[in-house]
Amino acid sequence: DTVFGRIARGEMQADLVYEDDRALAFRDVAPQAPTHVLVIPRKPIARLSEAGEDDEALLGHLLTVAARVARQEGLGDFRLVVNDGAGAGQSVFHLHLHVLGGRPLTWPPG
Ligand code: DGP
Repeated sequence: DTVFGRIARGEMQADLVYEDDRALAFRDVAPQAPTHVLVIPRKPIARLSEAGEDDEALLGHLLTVAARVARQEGLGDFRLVVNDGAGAGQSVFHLHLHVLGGRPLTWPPG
């Protein structure tokens, strides 16, 4: 279990910006940009590399939700980040998409 699992089940508070039957989106507690929202599936998939073929529609839905949240937040340009594994910076093992925007974003990321 993770903090995101608890948020998804409504057991822990979060600043929600979107939710439906399969996904929810809420503001990151440690924002790295003026807009920093996390999009998660309700299904507790630990990390992207553990998603299966039967999760394809859900993964597509998460991308659609991310774009919707970006539009809702008034972002023209934005970045999506998925950290997969501790070595890539993942600290919460419940799949999440970071939606980042509201400032110029440089490339490559750190
Ligand atoms: P990652 O490093 O990719 O696993 O990102 C985890 C993000 O989750 C990190 O930016 C901080 C955020 N975070 C951790 N705990 C909480 C929490 O309890 N609530 C919210 N809203 N965000 C959290």
